[in-house]
Amino acid sequence: MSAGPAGRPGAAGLDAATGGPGGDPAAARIGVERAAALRRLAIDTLDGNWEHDHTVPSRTLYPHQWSWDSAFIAVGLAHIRPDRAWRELRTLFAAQWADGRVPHIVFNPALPVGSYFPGPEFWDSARAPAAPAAATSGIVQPPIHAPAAWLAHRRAPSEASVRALGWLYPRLVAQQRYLTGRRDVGGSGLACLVHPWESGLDNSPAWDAPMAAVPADAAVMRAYRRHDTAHADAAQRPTDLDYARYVAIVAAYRAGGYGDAGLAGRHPFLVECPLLNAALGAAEHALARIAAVIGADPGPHRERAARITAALVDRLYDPITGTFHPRDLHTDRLIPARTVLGLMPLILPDLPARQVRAVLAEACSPRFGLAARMDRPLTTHDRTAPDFEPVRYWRGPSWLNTSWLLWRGLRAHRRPDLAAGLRESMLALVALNGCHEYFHPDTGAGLGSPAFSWTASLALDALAES
Ligand code: 2M8
Repeated sequence: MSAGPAGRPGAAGLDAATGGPGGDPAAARIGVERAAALRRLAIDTLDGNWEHDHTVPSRTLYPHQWSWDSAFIAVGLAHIRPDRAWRELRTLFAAQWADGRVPHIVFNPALPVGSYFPGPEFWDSARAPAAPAAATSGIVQPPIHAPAAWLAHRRAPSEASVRALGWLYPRLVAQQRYLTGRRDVGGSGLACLVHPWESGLDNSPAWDAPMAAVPADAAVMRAYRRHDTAHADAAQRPTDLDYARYVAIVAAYRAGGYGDAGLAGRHPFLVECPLLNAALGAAEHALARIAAVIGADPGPHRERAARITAALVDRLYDPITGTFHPRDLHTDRLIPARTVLGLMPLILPDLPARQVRAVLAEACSPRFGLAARMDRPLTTHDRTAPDFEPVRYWRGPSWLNTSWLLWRGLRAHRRPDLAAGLRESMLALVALNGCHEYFHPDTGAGLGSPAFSWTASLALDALAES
């Protein structure tokens, strides 16, 4: 358990209020007119991306339902259309597999073949005994859904929200059981990724070393038609060689019917990720709160949360660098790249004070530039690293979801000054440039998809809280 003031025991989780004085109140405001215009734009973006029972991340690049996108989207919808927030999560969890995994994509059967690559025919989820009737992918994303459900309920509590929590609770528990059970490939109490896409930060430099060990040839991609580069500049997207490897890893998992037994001996990509596992711990904290509301026992969730935090510190914290790193299970070594993934354990309210201090030092260093007054947005990779790329997806640009997670972590650890600086930076970025998927880390120019749902949703959430 944490001991110092930053990480005191019992500190709230992702739902913490800023609590206490600190920071410059002016920095918490972007101006009334700009805030109103931003709110309008965010609502229009979410409405434009609503698709009868879920929200697409982007009409062009991502026209199906994505797992962690839906969690972030539900947080924002709770501010404006709470019924849709619950519908979003229900639709996603209706496609949960019998083994508890929540697939990272639920395909919309109404869309024509070729609307997205790799599409349902590539994943062929029907071959897996645990798969649902709906066509889905076979991999997961960070389990941020329980914290999102809790935030949605807290934002708009009602009889309907309590009913929705009651419906979701056993499904969220099954999701945790899948990740801490079948996916504990290293036997350490942490879940492991079987594909970079499971991290959500698909193309992060953190995956370069384990990806380099995956045998693949870029020429393989001649057999497929990539959908992403038809809608976004190729310079802002992964390369063909990256895609050849992504495809090879899916093919390996698919060949085993997406089964997890014996992965250690046969699967080409196995990595314990700080974000996935921080989300796993944050989910147990949220489940404890949800359990208390619906009359279940919060105790086991608190115990599991404490175990996950301890395992995360034990396995993924490097006292020499003072930050968290992914662990490659093939080499049993920490991956040296210093990316925003290393800051994500701050979302754990019980992160020990030593690690809280270290992560804050890393975030405030020139590598990420967090400050009470930020002149540039938070990046997804170390600005000072030679492989920092300002426009390529997840290799440098600023994304609202990782900034939002850090912002929530700063609130949980009672750093209102830094939380205010980051919030102001996030809101200015979107107010000035629009609801883009990601942003240039120096100029703030919009990159990727121009009408991206989680940017809209998380901007709404940050707007509503000072
Ligand atoms: C991106 O990932 C998908 C594959 O899942 C893609 O590149 O086609 C990532 O940014 C991921 O985090 C996100 O959930 C997804 C949809 O927004 O897009």
